[in-house]
Amino acid sequence: MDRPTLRHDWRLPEIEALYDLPLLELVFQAQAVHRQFHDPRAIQRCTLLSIKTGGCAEDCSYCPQSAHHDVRIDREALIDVTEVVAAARRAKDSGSTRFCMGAAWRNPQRGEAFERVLSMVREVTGLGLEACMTLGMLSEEQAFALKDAGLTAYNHNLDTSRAFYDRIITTRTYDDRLETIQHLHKAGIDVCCGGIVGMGETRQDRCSLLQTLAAFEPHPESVPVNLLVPIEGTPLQDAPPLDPFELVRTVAVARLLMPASRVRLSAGRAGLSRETQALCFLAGANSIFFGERLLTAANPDVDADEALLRDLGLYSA
Ligand code: SAM
Ligand code: DTB
Ligand code: SF4
Repeated sequence: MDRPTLRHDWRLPEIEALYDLPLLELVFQAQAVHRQFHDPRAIQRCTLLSIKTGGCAEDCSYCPQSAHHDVRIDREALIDVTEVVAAARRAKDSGSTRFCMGAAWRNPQRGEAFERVLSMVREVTGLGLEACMTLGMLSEEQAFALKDAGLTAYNHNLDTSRAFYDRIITTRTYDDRLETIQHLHKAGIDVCCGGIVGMGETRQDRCSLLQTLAAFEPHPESVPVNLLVPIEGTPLQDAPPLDPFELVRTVAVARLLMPASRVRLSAGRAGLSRETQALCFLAGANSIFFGERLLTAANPDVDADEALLRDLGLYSA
């Protein structure tokens, strides 16, 4: 079978037809494409660190860090570079290859804070790790400065479809998000961009998000697929749980649309069975967050993840 060419012109009905395939047929097709582009046993491990926690000006309905919601979390100002270096060393020792730093900002302010962020990037890459940041919206100038400091990738999610977006966030627009992604493309920083499933969106919304992501040229280097972690105090605290097979379908369609990208099984793994995670890997997921904490929410224990990867015969890459 010839390797499919990378397409950026997927039409919504084509995507929906894939999404609606019998589940095992869909997973089979996704795995076949996965094998043409990736080592099917290799899983990337990324470790997350929250470098500035809580008190965020945006009103994202899923997020415990928004100042608009009444969630009990410990707010923390921008942490010191030494703390970041210590966490990055531990991440490297535990087998992670990428270190992802997240800040609860609408956008980074110029001045000392941004300079500190740049030195975090230099220190992390100096340890031989890939450095990824997620700091909210960036100006073109900030994107170039991060590139100069050696940043590998920048995470900036679209989260959901354009049609569903204003049901989830009102303090910024879809086009604001797309503008930051353009700045990243210009600066030559790899784009990590994906979304969240389980927020009450429809299948069509999930397909539309994937259509937008696949239209990026180039495709995002990585596509995080987050399953909503419902947090008490957020507007989505009582969102009905998504059928895990919908997550598997989303992973599979992401793999078929963006064959060369990394598809990251991101937030929400702590609530998934080993078997569902195995199906996600079969459907083409080839990256996870590794370590007991995401930004503020729990992630599976390191021992449980080591055992899962070992039992499935997967190794880190
Ligand atoms: N403030 C920056 C921004 O939003 O771009 C970066 C940090 S923000 C926490 C990073 C991503 O985490 C969000 O885009 C969202 O996709 C994900 N996220 C936040 N809370 C979540 C939750 N409760 N469940 C699943 N994903 C979540
Ligand atoms: C992404 O898509 N998921 C990660 C990372 N990018 C920054 C964050 C998940 C956050 C889950 C909720 C929390 O830990 O607060
Ligand atoms: Fe702020 Fe990011 Fe949370 Fe939205 S997702 S409230 S921008 S930290």
